[in-house]
Amino acid sequence: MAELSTVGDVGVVRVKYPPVNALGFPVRKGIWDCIQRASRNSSIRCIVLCGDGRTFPAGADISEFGTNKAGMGPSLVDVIHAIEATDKPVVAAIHGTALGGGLELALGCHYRIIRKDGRVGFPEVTLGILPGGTGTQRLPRVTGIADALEIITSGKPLSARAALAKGIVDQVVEGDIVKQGIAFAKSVAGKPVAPRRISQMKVNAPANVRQIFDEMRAKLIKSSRGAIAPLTCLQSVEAAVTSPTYAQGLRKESELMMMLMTSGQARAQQYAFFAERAVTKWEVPSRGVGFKTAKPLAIKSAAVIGAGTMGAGIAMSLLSAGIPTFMIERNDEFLQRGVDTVKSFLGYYVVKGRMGAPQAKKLQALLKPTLSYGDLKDVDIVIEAVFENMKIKQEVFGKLDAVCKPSAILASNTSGLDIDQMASATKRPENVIGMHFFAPAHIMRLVENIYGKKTSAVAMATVMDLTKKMGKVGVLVGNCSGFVGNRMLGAYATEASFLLEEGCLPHEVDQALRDFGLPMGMFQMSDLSGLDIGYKGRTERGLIDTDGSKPARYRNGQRYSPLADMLVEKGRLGQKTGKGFYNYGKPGGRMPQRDPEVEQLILDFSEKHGIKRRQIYAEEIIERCLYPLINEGFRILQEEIARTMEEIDITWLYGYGWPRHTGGPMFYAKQVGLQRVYERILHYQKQFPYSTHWYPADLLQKMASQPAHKL
Ligand code: T1G
Repeated sequence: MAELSTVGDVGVVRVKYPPVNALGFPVRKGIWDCIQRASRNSSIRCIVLCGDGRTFPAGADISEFGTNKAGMGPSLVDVIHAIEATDKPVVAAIHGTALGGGLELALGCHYRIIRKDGRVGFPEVTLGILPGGTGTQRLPRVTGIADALEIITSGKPLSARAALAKGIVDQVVEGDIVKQGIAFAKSVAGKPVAPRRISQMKVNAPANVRQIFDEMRAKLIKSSRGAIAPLTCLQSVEAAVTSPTYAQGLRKESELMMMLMTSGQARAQQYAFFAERAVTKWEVPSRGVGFKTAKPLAIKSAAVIGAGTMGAGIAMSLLSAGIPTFMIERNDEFLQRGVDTVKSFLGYYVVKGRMGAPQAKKLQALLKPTLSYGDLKDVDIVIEAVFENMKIKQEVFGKLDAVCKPSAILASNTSGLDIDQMASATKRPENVIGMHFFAPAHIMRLVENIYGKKTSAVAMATVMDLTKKMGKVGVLVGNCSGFVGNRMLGAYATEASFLLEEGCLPHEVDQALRDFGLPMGMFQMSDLSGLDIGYKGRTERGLIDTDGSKPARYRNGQRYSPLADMLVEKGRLGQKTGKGFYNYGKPGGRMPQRDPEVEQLILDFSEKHGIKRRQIYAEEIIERCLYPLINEGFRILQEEIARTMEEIDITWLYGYGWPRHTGGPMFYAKQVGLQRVYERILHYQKQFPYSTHWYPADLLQKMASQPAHKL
């Protein structure tokens, strides 16, 4: 899987292992053999190492992890040491992405050049591991401690220019990378390689090295939310400083790598890596359609209806993909607000250095604000982001159907309403589809794409393709109330409220959920989205007790908690009014503080209804919030709303910030053990028979009884 050729006195070792030249066993062996042969060949004076096709090796072969192939020699470390040991200068000629083991391989070479559009980085931390092929020992020797720590613990790739600035590469080049590599190799042929061997270099520890580690450690404890890889990466870099020799540092790196590799977290994060790619291969077996056969339409222009925060975020996402986009509103004032919002997003990108000012200007020019539906006659897709109300949505769909060309796709950014009902307001139900963006839409990467009964395969393929072009992760799922994400969230929110009645206070529930790894607890999240949203939904479903005639704690034979309703009725709508489950000091405030008024309201409620409050421990909070959510996930699979557990897990990872180191709710359930999850659900069902979310899904019951469950 690697080839040696010669160009004059330069040996060219070319890795050939599509698609990304991952460093699996055949590649390691191939490079090893080529390097040995090139070293022995007296007509070769210097060597270029490069990747064939689209990239320099993009890292170790992740699919080998945990299999016996991973241990088949030579190891990556052996290969790197063999390269470094050669007396002939070896030049890594990088194009595409030299990531993880790929970058380690390059750091084993004596010189590195990179094509202008190339990138380097250590994404291992996102896979739950560390750069265990000498990376944590080599990078600090090249960039210094602070930069190495940042690069390794963040996992973020660097541009070619940044890599040059940090000393990771020696030159940035343009044009044919192999030719450039050969020219560079010739320029260093005959020079002594000893001073270029990174393993022989000293680690330059500045006087404040302790402080650098301490500050980074404190930062990582906060940000890692229970993931162990970031801190272990830090420990491994620390070993480069504290170990007397490179070899000793390397031993520590390998011990730490072993520990991570065998942890459940690494398995979960590697599962997430492949899950993200698996969901792009969508299929709807009941219709016999899928990504292999359906061809997407080209989207050359788009429109967004509604210029609120959501509409502006969606417009921004479309603009980022270079798509000219109309934005429609009811009046000039609202429209201008939308235009200004988009401008502020772009301005922020420029300030943050994520985009140049000319590029921002170009994208702003692609935005076409208008008050007239007539302007949409030629667009290829419309995404409506109007008020979450079926009547209004149907009106919009009717209007769009009348003005848009027949092939135009009409999409709804609904967070849970019936796609078929919207489609019925048009004469083109086959072109109607849901595109559920998550707020803030220009940042959150998930788009839950929802097909209705009549949605065509072309429409499905088009929105999945468009989602990717916007740099987002698309999941294609079926139509049901709340779809995958919000349907599962419903069960979780309900049970969280019951915990308040029985003994918890909002901050205790939220703390347990944050300790689990979620970015925020249920009540913080409700305050952020606004308690009035759920209230409106419950009003529509006739659940609110408007005249005192309903039993306080039951609705339609189901257990019900009116606590959130009581807050709304007191004008506590969440962050926007400065008060919700928490106190935020002022409307729009963001720092939740415990509020004695709310806590008293909860205590009074329990007392009034004769509920004996008790101490509820984190373990119960987690089970009671997350197991109903997981149970609902099994129902969703059973009903084929989602086809695979990956679709559900990716929805939660990218839509709700579910901690990646647990893989997603379904993977987490498997790691806990489906038998155990099932038994606990039965246990709670006995305790709380008036909540259907404690009735185990048939699929869960079936899977729980099977020794090895494939979801
Ligand atoms: N191993 C195995 N398969 C890989 C792979 C890898 N490293 N990278 C990609 N693939 C597969 C992927 O599943 C997909 O397969 C196809 O290649 C195309 O990928 C010792 C421990 C390089 C930026 O984490 O970030 O080195 O779905 O769709 O959008 O310290 O792939 O077609 O069947 O993503 O053009 C570190 C992971 C490993 C890089 C290209 N390296 N890859 O993106 O294509 S750990 C990484 C990526 C390590 C050492 C250690 C991206 C990409 P399929 P794609 P893309």
